[in-house]
Amino acid sequence: MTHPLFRHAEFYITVNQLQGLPPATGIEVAFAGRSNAGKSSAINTLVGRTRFAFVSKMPGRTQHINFFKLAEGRFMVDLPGYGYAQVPQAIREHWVHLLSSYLKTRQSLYGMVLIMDIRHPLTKLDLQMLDWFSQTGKPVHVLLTKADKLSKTRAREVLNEVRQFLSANYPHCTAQTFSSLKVEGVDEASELLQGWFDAGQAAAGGGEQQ
Ligand SMILES: Nc1nc2c(ncn2[C@@H]2O[C@H](COP(=O)(O)OP(=O)(O)OP(=O)(O)O)[C@@H](O)[C@H]2O)c(=O)[nH]1
Ligand SMILES: [Mg+2]
Repeated sequence: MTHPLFRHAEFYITVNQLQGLPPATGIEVAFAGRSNAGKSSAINTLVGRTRFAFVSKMPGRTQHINFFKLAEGRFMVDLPGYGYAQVPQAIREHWVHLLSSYLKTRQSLYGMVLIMDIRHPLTKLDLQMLDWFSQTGKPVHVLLTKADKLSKTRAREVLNEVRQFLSANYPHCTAQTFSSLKVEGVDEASELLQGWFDAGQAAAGGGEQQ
């Protein structure tokens, strides 16, 4: 069952330039991670619709910042993946600028969902992202996705290792396992996001629930 948070999800806007960003009035949660890690699939799985966000056969397909509206003033933001080598230098520089400016300066950004392939967690680029985004003081929740590719025991071991690493180095970061293929971890992630949106709204001074 789709969590109530996502029941009215709809595509909102695609952005390719900082100037194109919508006004920073609502509360946003960004989905970041390596190219092909499964960001768009995770958004589809949370929303409960297979063709909601664009999922690629080829890595590097999400090339713009895509906003999805959940309710008035509540957005999920699908970011282009990092680490895809085949992208021409000029385009890569454009993304890096767009992504880093968005992540660092966006006032309405409450936190980040950082997607990692459970078979390759905490890559060098993921650590750079954690290091760099932690400076904002905003929370990060790691989804170790494609958990269906490992045995349950192995997936649990990786989760424990990642949690230990995070609590030692990035205490404001949390982690869970996830699978878009098997639709696992959806309730846990949905509850966490509900908490973030509610906290963001309370902090913004709007007391009432949507
Ligand atoms: N087995 C399995 N495959 C998955 C899972 N999640 C995503 N995939 C596959 O991984 C590939 C990449 O998924 P996307 O959701 O497009 O990844 P992305 O992170 O949005 O990629 P970019 O937009 O290119 O950065 C696709 O072939 C998906 O079908 C999962 O939980 N399990
Ligand atoms: Mg994508």
